[in-house]
Amino acid sequence: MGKFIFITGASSGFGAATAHLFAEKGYDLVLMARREQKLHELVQKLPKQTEAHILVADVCDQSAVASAVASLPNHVLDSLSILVNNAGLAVGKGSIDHGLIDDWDRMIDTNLKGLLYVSQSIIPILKANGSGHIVNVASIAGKEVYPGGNVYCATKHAVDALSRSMRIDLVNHKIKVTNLAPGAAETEFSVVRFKGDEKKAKSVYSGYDPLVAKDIAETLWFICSRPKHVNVNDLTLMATAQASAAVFAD
Ligand code: NDP
Ligand code: 8X3
Repeated sequence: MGKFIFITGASSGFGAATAHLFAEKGYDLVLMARREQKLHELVQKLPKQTEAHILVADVCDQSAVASAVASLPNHVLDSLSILVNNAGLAVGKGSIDHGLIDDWDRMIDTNLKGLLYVSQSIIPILKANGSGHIVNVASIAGKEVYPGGNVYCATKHAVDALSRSMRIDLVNHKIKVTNLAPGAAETEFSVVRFKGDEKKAKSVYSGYDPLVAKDIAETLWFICSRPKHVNVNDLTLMATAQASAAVFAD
């Protein structure tokens, strides 16, 4: 029987790269996102021996998340050992007084409530299995703030706090909790943030070498492949050209 990793936001960026790397390393996969077609395309490219389950769900929809998890076969639940809470997004970037309520709601609902809904469904499974590992993908925006980052930064600071709280609450169940805080990485993140403006999104990563999704996947592999008695509590990872949230090499 395989070992399963459950990845939210698996249809692109960090989540998709993590799915590929963990499959290469011998893991079986549960992949959650809203874009079903993207998940099917990903599964087509996995090694033949990988068992992959696609769950099409919006993490903001608590009952959809719970039903999707409940639909998994017992052998998957019984060997589920890792949850990567990766689904997330920024929507908009600008001064707080120009913020749009809909953008704020989307970030709070996805980055914070979505992470809670998925965790609520998965934690009982890890407890029943006697151990496990939850990695919450936060951000450098959860360590620092930067101009125009306001609500996105607030959600990622909350993820950072939740990681620390979850580690305390779950320590007696042998469930490791890691907070992973990447800096700027070129994925679909900025296209989503700037609502499809590809030119503006591209400009975020011009003039330096940003992180790419594979860098985060490899870091996740390091985090998840430590011996049983070792937990990486918190890991911040940035491009060499990024010194802090808003400082990049010329
Ligand atoms: P992408 O936009 O490439 O990927 C985001 C993923 O989240 C997609 O698979 C998307 O799938 C999924 N997602 C978004 N909203 C929902 C939802 N409501 N329900 C289910 N899935 C959802 O960005 P990244 O890979 O860069 O981002 C992954 C995580 O890393 C995010 O939490 C982001 O905040 C964080 N991060 C990103 C950094 C960066 O610079 N790129 C740096 C630090 C942290 P779909 O649209 O199919 O639902
Ligand atoms: C995404 C990275 O610096 O744009 O979390 O907030 S940043």
